[in-house]
Amino acid sequence: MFDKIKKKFSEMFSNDEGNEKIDENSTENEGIKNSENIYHENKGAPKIREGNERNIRVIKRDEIEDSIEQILLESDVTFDATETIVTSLKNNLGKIKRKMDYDIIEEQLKMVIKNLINKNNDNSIDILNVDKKPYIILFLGINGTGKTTTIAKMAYLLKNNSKKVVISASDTFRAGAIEQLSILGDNIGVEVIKHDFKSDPASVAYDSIDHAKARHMDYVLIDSAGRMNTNKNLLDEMKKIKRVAKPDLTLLVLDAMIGQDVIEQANTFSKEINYDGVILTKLDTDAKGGAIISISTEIKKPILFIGTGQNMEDLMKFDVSWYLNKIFSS
Ligand SMILES: Nc1nc2c(ncn2[C@@H]2O[C@H](COP(=O)(O)OP(=O)(O)OP(=O)(O)O)[C@@H](O)[C@H]2O)c(=O)[nH]1
Ligand SMILES: [Mg+2]
Repeated sequence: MFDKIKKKFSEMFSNDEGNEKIDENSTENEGIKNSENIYHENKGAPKIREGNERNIRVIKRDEIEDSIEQILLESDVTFDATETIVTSLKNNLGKIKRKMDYDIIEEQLKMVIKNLINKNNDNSIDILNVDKKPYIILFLGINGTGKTTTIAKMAYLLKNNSKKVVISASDTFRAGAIEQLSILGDNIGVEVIKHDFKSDPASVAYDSIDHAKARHMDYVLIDSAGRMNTNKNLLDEMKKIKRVAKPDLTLLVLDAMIGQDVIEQANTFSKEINYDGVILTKLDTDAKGGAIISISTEIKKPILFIGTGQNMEDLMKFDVSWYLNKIFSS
């Protein structure tokens, strides 16, 4: 997971023992900056200067900022998000007057990314602690992003927290969808309400909610058919499900594997329907790792959960500290 970004950051932030590292731009280091003994040594990104007499490696801040920019862009972070990060980093580093080493830059970069993600991640939505019953969650997204699997994972998580859950098989459009959900439901021991193939998905949702109310159940999770913005009928159907079910939470399921395209996908959905947050799936297959930063910056909706595999346990509440550890630790 996130191998590329992690590798690039760890190469960049790796400390060569015994060498003092300083910021060339800092006024404290005038003497060294002007030293004739300093020469360029290309060690990949970033370029580092080394004073051979005093064995001092000098970090050139501009080069570091350029390298960070490059790493982010190559890791599926959108151009705008990258610019925001690099600008904030420059501001933060500009305020630091003391000697600067890689640790300081890493610390500042982590802080900038953390602030950026937290700004748009509203932690007030805590799915496990809700005060409405039944709490209705509608899952939307394009084909194959992982909606059905995520619903099963979520039901499994809720069930393991002693919650009573029912799933609405409201993907009546794709052949096999109802059966897929029935099997998943059987495997985790969660009831699935289903009607016939091609029946009205909103009516399945309605029945599921009725069912949950009658049995004092805690949650109704509503599956839906995958749809593109070109499927006018399916988009109308999606709006109808939302009108009828009146969900407490509408979640867009996005697939991290598609990289920066998630932004366009999310924006396309925003134009059609209002959703409250995002579940980002397939992070286990995401070598680049930047989708989380891009979504947080550009979509301005919280990432509530992440999918980290195909098993029922592979659903995690999104946690920014976990993410930073993943991308920075080698
Ligand atoms: N590796 C990995 N695979 C996942 C994850 N989540 C879902 N998948 C896989 O993605 C594929 C599609 O998942 P579904 O849950 O059927 O996707 P969907 O959005 O319901 O698809 P449609 O109903 O066709 O729109 C399946 O093979 C899942 O096992 C994840 O977090 N990691
Ligand atoms: Mg599905």
